[in-house]
Amino acid sequence: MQIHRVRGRDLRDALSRAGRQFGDNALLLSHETLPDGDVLVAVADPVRTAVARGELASARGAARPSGFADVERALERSGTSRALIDATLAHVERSGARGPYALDAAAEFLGARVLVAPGPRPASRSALERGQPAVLAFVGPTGVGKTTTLAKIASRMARVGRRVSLVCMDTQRPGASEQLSAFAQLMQAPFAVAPDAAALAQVLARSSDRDCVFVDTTGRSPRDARALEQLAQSLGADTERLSTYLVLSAASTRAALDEARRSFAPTRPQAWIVTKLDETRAPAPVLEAAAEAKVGVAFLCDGPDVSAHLERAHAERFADLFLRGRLA
Ligand SMILES: Nc1nc2c(ncn2[C@@H]2O[C@H](COP(=O)(O)OP(=O)(O)OP(=O)(O)O)[C@@H](O)[C@H]2O)c(=O)[nH]1
Ligand SMILES: [Mg+2]
Repeated sequence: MQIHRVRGRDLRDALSRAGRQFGDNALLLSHETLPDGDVLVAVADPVRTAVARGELASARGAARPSGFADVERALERSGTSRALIDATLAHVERSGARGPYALDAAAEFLGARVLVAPGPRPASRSALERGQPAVLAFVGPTGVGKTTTLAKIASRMARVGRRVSLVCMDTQRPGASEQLSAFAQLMQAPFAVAPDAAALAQVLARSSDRDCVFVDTTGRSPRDARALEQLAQSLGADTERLSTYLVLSAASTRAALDEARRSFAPTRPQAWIVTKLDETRAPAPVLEAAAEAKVGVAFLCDGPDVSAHLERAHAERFADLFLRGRLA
């Protein structure tokens, strides 16, 4: 049996690196915490053990440096474009990494392709003194998880003591306001319905005791997008108060993602949130679309549970998605 040792910042990080190098079948043999706090795991790699014994025909006569085929296969599985696969392999080649280290070099390269957007901030102290809470608006195509993700982020902020309130602009879909008001009740936050820009302005004027106001929109109506544009204009120089998140499903095709990016451009999203990572093993297109748009990703969601399934975006998570198709 071949035993490999992999070091990480903590157990999760070490296991994630081991998974990237040796696949999900790698067998955890032991783990120990090192004096500097890092964690060292020992794993057995069944596939490489078989290769070492000469049991796998495909291992013979490989023309490319070892490890390159693993990187290529992993990227093909996650739906990565040929251009990015080639760029990644070229980087690995240049780095001199071979064998299992090729995956590490690829991970480092891929993790840096996508920008990480800062997380939502409550309004500054001076804005709060003026009674002006931060406004966080969620836009995106129908059914991608806007309302669910808004509830996840709002409840996380409420749990750390932020005074939040929820506003529903979706007056079209039956049950939309009930869905959001149920979330508001759960987190004991004020709730309001604002069907247009004027109503939204009134709600904001009444929200001077809040740190953050979360605004849910409908994926169907261009009217919501216009209302957000008007809100952005009315905030004028105070643009920092409004953060608009474009929510996109990882299960969407690249064409649908490009279309969404175009149609929600007028709302000037500060960052993207990627949902439904649990519904696909090919999440590369949404990450590549974000990289091309040069927009940061703020959160990653891999399930519908409001009290879980929300992760801050991070380069290592991007690398996991490219190379394993899912969050570690
Ligand atoms: N599997 C999975 N389901 C999710 C995720 N996020 C949301 N959902 C589910 O997707 C469905 C739609 O979620 P909503 O939050 O209502 O989506 P929306 O974008 O607000 O939908 P509209 O307001 O109708 O445009 C619900 O059943 C959610 O539970 C996710 O990350 N993974
Ligand atoms: Mg909704």
